[in-house]
Amino acid sequence: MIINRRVQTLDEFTIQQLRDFPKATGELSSLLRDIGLAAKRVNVEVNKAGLVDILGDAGSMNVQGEEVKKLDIFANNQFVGVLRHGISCAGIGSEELDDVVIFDDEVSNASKYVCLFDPLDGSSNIDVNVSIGTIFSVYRRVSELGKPATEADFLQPGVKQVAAGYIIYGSSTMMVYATRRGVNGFTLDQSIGEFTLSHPDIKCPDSGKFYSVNHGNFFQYEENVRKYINECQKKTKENGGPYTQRYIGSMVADIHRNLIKGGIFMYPAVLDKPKGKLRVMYECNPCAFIIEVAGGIATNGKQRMLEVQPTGLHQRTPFFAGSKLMMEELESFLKGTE
Ligand code: AHM
Ligand code: MG
Repeated sequence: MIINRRVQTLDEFTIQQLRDFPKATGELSSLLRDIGLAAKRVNVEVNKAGLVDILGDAGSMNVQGEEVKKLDIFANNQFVGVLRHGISCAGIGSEELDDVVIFDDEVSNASKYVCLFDPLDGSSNIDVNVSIGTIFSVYRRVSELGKPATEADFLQPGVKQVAAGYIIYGSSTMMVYATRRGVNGFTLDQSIGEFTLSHPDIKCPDSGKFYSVNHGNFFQYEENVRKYINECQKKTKENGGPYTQRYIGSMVADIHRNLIKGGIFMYPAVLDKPKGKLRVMYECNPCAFIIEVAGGIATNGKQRMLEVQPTGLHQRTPFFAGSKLMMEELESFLKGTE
């Protein structure tokens, strides 16, 4: 029996990364630590959901016109609060808030990063005990340090992300984050209350068996998307199949499975949502960054997701992401060259 197995906590890991990169200031490590802390607090409430009066609707709509759940608000407040009081973040943007929040105090104005969040993604799954997640994205400011952050700091294309990640509140709670150096996954060890490195250097398999899409919308998708979905259903052993359809309705959970096991996630444009449903800044770009660093591909169906120049904080987009070979096949269907 191995009794001295050394597990590395999230803090130890980020500090180790600093040692390997002596010019780093430690601000990103501190930011990730803050995010980890907020995630742990959200995790406690997610686990208590059902026991306390935190399920259900808060009785309001968010800026997207969607019903807000109480846990959404709780999660939003945790992330905003922790980052506001931390020393590494100049401001945040969130799915739950109309506009960006600039912290504008001496310490925050000197911080070089801003953060974007979907505090609790997969809201429709909150009440029914199905995995949900938090998604985050970190950019280096383009505005002058020492002054308050500006909207331009947030509206950068995804390719400029310094780090991106998600927390999945599932059968266990995990934080997965990517920097340009790689993607690493940390599982929350409830006994010590720490995220510990469980999935070092995650690579997305070049191919897989899973395709994740809302089949209920099938007849609302454009023809080339429908053709590709039909192709997924036709796959046999001879050409890499058969495929399995898996769709949780929490993007974090669907992306996480496909990242680890290989697969493709799609949220195409639909007739009543011609621009797609998912949000560029705090849903698609962070997931696209993680998938790309892990060796996969992510697009909006027409161009690389990370190169889209954002125009608004809550902008929506069609989104396709996953294993390299599966995405290449999808792209040939979208271009009509299959
Ligand atoms: P949310 O931000 O309101 O939770 O919506 C985002 C979610 C994604 O996690 C998921 O992939 C998708 O919406 C599910 O939508 P649908 O039920 O239309 O398939
Ligand atoms: Mg969301």
